[in-house]
Amino acid sequence: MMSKSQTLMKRAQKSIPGGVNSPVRAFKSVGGTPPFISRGEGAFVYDVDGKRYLDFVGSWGPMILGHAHPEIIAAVQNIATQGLSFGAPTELEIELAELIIDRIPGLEMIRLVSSGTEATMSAIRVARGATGRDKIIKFDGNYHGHADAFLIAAGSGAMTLGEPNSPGVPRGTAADTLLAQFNDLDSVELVFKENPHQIAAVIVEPVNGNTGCIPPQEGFLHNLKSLCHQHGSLLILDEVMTGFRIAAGGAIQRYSIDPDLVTYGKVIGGGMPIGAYGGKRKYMEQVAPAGPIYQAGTLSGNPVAVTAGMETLKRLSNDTYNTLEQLGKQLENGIRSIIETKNLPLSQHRVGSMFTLFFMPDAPKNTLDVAKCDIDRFNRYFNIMLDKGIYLAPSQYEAGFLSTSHLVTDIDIFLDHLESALDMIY
Ligand code: KE4
Repeated sequence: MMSKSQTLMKRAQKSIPGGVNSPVRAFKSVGGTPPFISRGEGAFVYDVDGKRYLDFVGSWGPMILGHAHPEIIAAVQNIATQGLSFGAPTELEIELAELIIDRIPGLEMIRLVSSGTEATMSAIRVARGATGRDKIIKFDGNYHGHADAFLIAAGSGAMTLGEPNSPGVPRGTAADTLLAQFNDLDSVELVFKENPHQIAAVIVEPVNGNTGCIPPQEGFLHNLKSLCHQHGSLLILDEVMTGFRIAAGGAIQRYSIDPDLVTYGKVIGGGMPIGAYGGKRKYMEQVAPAGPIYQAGTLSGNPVAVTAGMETLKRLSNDTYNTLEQLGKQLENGIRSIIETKNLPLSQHRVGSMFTLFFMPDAPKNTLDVAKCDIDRFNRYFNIMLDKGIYLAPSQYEAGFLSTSHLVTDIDIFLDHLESALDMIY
C-alpha cells in the first residue's frame, strides 16, 4: 500500500520537474520518497499521512522562531486584509530596511528583493558595476543561489546531483567565476596573482552552510578582506543563511568583519519570500534609480513578506540568541559524548543554532575534506532518523537548524535516537 506522500510524488512528477520546486527536497542523494508536509507547528512538521517529525531543517533556516508562530501568523493575516501587493512604495519597507541597518554594524544601505539568489546576483552586479571588472572569486562548495555566475562548484543541492557545473551556464559566464578553497588564503592569493586587476569581488559564506556547517578559521575572514582591498576588489559576505541566525548581527557581528557588501534572505522573511543586499553607501547609491546599476522586482518589499520578516526580527532579542546557544551547546555536548563513548569516526561543527554531524573522523575545514565523508553511512543515518520521526537535511552537504520552539527534552530525544541509529550503522 503506497503512502499518501508516495502517491503525491508520483502525481507531482507529472507536472513539476522531479516532483519538487527545489531539487534538494527530492531526497535524490538519500533515496526514498520525501514526506509531503501538510503543516508545521513550533518545532514540528506533519506529513500528509499524519506522521509528526521533530524538525531540524526549519525550511532551510527561516523558521528560527518555529513554525506557525501565532503572533507572526496573526500579523500576516492582518496585513493581508489590506491588500497583497501594490508595486508601489510603502512605509513598511522603510521600517524593515531601517531595522536591518540598525542591527548590523557598518551596514549603510539595503535593497529588498524576493530571494537569496536575487540578493547575491545583485550584489555581484553592484561589485562589477562599481569596479568595472568582470571576474569574481567564489569558494568551492559555497552555494549562493542558482544564478549562472554561482553554479560553478556550487554546494547544497548541486553537490547532491554530482554535477558541480550545471548545463545551461554559458562558457563565458563560467570563465568569469574563479574558484578558491575556504580556509585556504594561499588559494585565494594565487587566483588574484593569476588575474591581476580583473577581479571585481570575492563572495563567501562567512560560515559555510552548503557543504555542511564549517566555520572560518581564526583570521581567515579578516585576511580575506585585506587581500580583496589590496587588489582593489570588494568583499561580499553572503549571509543569506548566517544573517540573524548565528548572532543578532550575524557573521558581521560574530567575527567583527566589515564587508563592502552583504546579502540576506531566509530569517529576514520569517518564511516568506524575501532577500536583501546592502553595504556601504558609496556602492549602494550606484543602484538604480539612484545610480546606473540596474536591478528591479515586481514583488520586492511586498507588504505581506515584509510584515512576516519584521515580526520575526522584532522577536530576535539577545535572550533569543542565548536560548539558541544553550540548546546548541546541549546538542553539541551530547553528540560529542556519543562519539567519544562509542569511539566513532564522526565529527561535528556548530555555530550558534546551525550545525552538522560529519561522517568523517576529523572536522572538515572546507569542502575538499567533506568529500571524504562516508556518504553511504550518512544516508543510512538519515533514513533511520526519518523513520524515528526526526526530520534532518537530506544531504551531508547541508546544515541543520534549531529554533526557539525546540525544548531541552527535544534535544534529548534527538540524542537518544542518534545513539540508537549509530548503533545500527556501526
Ligand atoms: P534562495 O534563492 O534559495 O532564497 O537563496 C539562495 C542561497 C544563497 N546563499 C546561501 C548561503 C544559501 O544557503 C542559499 C540557499 N540555501 C539553500 C539551502 N542550502 C536553499 C535550499 C534549496 O535550495 O531548496
